[in-house]
Amino acid sequence: MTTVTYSVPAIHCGHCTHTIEMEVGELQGIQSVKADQTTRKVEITFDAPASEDKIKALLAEIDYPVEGLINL
Ligand SMILES: [Cu+2]
Repeated sequence: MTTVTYSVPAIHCGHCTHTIEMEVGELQGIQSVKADQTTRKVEITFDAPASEDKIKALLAEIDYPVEGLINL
């Protein structure tokens, strides 16, 4: 199991966090998604078949591109 925290500057309100949690949560292998509208960070815990590449691709697709990895 892997946990990553991404910086997603496009988050600006509760609707954004809800959309991210719903969309990312639908990927296979995702264990949990927590998006924070104050810090504009998204913490995701996942197992295969989910991967960082797939998560980042999805976030870019729904217009919440990842700007950076906060920690590992
Ligand atoms: Cu919003």
